[in-house]
Amino acid sequence: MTDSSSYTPPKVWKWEQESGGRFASINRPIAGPTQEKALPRGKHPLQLYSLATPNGVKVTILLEELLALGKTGAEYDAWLINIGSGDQFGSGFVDVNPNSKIPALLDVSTSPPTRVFESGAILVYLAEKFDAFLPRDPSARAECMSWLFWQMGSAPYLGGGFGHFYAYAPEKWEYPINRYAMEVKRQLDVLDRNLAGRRYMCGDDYNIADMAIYPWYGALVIGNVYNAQEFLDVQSYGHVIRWANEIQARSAVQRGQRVNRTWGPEEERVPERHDANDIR
Ligand SMILES: N[C@@H](CCC(=O)N[C@@H](CS)C(=O)NCC(=O)O)C(=O)O
Repeated sequence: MTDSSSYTPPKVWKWEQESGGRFASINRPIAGPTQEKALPRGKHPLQLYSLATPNGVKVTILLEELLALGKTGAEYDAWLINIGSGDQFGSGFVDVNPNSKIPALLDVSTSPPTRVFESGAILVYLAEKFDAFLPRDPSARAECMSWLFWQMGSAPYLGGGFGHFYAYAPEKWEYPINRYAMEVKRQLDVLDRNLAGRRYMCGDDYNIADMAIYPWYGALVIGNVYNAQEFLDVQSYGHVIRWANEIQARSAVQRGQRVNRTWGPEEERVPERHDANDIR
């Protein structure tokens, strides 16, 4: 074990210096807006303010799935929020999400407009509004909600914990990498055991629980985040890989993953989406 006993926490923590690592420039210990900046508004009922990170694509995947089902009321404008430049601290964005994180949704088809923040709340709001991808039967709905909330509670250990220390921190520290690798492998085993007997997270039907879990854990096992397939021995979670590949093959999933993306192959990026034809 590395010796990391050189740091003694002061009596009171102070914000004196950047902690280092990727995202250090946007991290701060206070909430609220840093600048006046109105959000743009397009012509569709749904205004999405987001970025194609795992939390962002959950929502664009659902919107593309709803449109693929013929739910035309799910037409949306997807505006780019560049979190690296601090767009999430603009006053207009903070009005829609006081937590200053993507994704955030404004439904302008209601009067007054409805704001929704937190990806799980957005998925439930849209699934209820369009009566799709969320079972009506109370027991099936409880199972779907259980896995949806599982994702909300678990993914911070994968992203903020494992991903941060394995991929983004300024140095490789053994203690946090061990701690979070252990937890992420446990979570993958939870998923693998569930998917051993089920096609999708809740059984035979694909729903918002799959759409929430896939962008994090599906992406992890098929190699789209953190480049940690070998380190975590993801081959041992064969059911998760089978499920992730099936979801990845869906056309709406592929479309949704491209919306608000500003990285990767140029021809696949769709920084803003205002029309179905924006995704070719
Ligand atoms: N629990 C939130 C997490 C959202 C989140 O962490 N978003 C990140 C991008 S993936 C973000 O906007 N970070 C900007 C920041 O922290 O300033 C959700 O599920 O919506």
